[in-house]
Amino acid sequence: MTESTPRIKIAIQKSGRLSEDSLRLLKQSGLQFESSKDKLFWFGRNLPVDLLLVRDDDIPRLLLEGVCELGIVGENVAAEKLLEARKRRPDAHLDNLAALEFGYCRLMLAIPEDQEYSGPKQLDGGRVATSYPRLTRSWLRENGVEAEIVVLNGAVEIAPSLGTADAIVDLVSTGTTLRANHLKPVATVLNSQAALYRGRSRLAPERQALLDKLVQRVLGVQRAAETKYVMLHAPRDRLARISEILPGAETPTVLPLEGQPDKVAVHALCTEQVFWEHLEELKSAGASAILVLPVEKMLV
Ligand code: PRT
Ligand code: ZN
Repeated sequence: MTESTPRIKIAIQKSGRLSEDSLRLLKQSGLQFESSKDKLFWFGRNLPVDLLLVRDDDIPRLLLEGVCELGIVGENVAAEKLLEARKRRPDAHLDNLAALEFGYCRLMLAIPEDQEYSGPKQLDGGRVATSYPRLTRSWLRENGVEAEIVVLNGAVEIAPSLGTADAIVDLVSTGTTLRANHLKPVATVLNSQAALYRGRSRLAPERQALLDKLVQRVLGVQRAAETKYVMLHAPRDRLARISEILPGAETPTVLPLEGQPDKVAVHALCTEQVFWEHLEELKSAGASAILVLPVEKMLV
């Protein structure tokens, strides 16, 4: 790595719900950083890839302005900020390269729990409090509702009891916060999880190649997390049925078993989740000595 090596910058949340998982994913992708807890910039030690640790709300802008090439942020934040950016630049765009399977939540419409919900139309002429004004406006519009939006940057859930709104649109994961505030979720505006985003800045070939390599590694880590290596013994005449049960397996490897002409060993890469139910089904179909192993890395 020389002074002039082109570098890539990745923006992740500094401290919050996405920080730990974002960092874990990048470390599993083989990146090492010279880190310091209070610094915003972490220098990439083994690859020319640096980290910017920022508030999650700033990540879409950093990508749109080309300050960073990649970023990890909730789809909820990316969608809201993109709508905001399009006011100024109608062609603003972010590529969602991979849903990362953490930071799951839903942006939901919630109303006081003692009220009936007859559909979005009941919000007509009312007030909806939210920190996501653009997503909320677009959802209300899609549902033909005319309502006032009250923008709050925190404590949205107390707006109905304070009398500042009739309903709220807010993030929900377990629903505890809503229940504690005597609200109930009644409609989903957006399903969200953390995702890897790429801005639209054009890169010189060398940097583009580095970015592609990095994205492939992240996708590889993702794929490996879902993938299991399954090994089992099977009666030769049950092979077809057993192969059918193996979830997401392409052609399994079939190996002879010394001294057992009627039996074979089967090795398969299962790209979908392997549940206990699958193992029980395999056993009933005649399989024995079933082993499920984790896959650490994958490059396909
Ligand atoms: O400081 P910074 O701006 O970076 O952080 P932040 O405070 O804005 O964000 P943070 O760390 O709270 O959340 C970051 C991202 O995590 C969000 O943008 C979502 O993509 C995702 N996420 C997942 C959530 C939740 N789950 C979640 N439950 N973000 C917020 N919440 C809130 C929710 O609104 C509710 O008020 O947590 C509260 C508890 O939720 P319940 O339903 O489990 O009670
Ligand atoms: Zn934030």
